[in-house]
Amino acid sequence: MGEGLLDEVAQAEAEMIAAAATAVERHDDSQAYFDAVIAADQKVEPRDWMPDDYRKGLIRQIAQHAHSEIIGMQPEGNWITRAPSLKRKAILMAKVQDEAGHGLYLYAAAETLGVTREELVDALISGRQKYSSIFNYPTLSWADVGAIGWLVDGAAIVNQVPLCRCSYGPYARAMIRICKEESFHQRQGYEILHTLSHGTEAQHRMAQESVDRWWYPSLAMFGPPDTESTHSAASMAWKIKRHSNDELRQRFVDMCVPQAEVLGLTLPDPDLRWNAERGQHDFTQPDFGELMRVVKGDGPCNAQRMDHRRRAHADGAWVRDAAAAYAAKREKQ
Ligand code: FAQ
Repeated sequence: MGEGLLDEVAQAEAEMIAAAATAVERHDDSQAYFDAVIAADQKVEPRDWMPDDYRKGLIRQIAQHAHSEIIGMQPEGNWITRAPSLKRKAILMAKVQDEAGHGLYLYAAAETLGVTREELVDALISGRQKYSSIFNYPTLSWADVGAIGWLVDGAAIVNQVPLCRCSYGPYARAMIRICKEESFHQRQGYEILHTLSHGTEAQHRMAQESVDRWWYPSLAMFGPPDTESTHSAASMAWKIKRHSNDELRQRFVDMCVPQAEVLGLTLPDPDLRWNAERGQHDFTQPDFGELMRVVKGDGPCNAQRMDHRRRAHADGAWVRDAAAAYAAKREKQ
């Protein structure tokens, strides 16, 4: 973690402790209780008082996370009809359905903070809220389903396991189940790549070409470098985030290197090497300029992903209308 960020976290923590002391003096129980809960590593629950910025920060992160799961169904959904066997098709369908489920748990967790499902969906459809950059890249070959499982779900796990200890109870609990399912997703991707890599020469080439395309976008999933991360200091002081973007990116690289060896695939970074002094790998950072361009809407598939989502939402209007009419009828009975 960058030293600047460490200082900011330390300062934010010191301010929080000072604010708690003042609150206790003033008998302002709400703030003092909140600070005590965070300091003691306990969970904040929906009924508890919480600072406005904590609530807003959580809604932002959980909503973006939910949107990512929902938009994230599209790249792999693209291969369901073309999976190479019935078994692969069944597994892929189950995985994409899990992603829908994750989106729903996360929307439900965000709703406990006082925002409605309609507001959240509208924020995605209108483009006011974003989703993970990674889902704006195309899936060009069957090997991409393997690379998404291995690298994208792998990155998601590294990022999300610490979120199981997040200070907000409903988010932390949703993450426990999501992480269990992500771990199955990661293994299925790894197994696809392993099969391809140990198959024919053409299959091996397809697997390698796919890893070459997905490596840097996967590294970018962890967000901007610590020095440019706007939310990390507050999120870490509130124990929403437990590790910085750079720490998690490093952890992911260190995890992937031995796995790539077993796969018989190369990670596309000539400067990737073990640094015995640091006890970690040195590696080339992703292009953060590209990350920001993709987040702002200028990635290869942003327009396609949003068009598809808007169309699916419009196509589902009759289901929402029918459900609302049925609920109104039941209420009258
Ligand atoms: N893409 O200050 P920070 C999955 C934005 S789920 C887009 O560092 P923060 C499962 C960031 O929002 C993948 N935007 O922000 C799956 C902020 O913008 P804002 C999603 C990004 O929140 C697998 C600005 O940059 N996972 O993959 C990205 O402290 C396969 C400044 O950044 C989660 O959402 C990015 N990559 O840290 C599904 C996990 N990076 O809001 C289907 C929960 C940064 O001010 C198939 N989220 N930004 O407009 C998090 O852990 C954090 O929100 C981070 C960003 C780490 C993503």
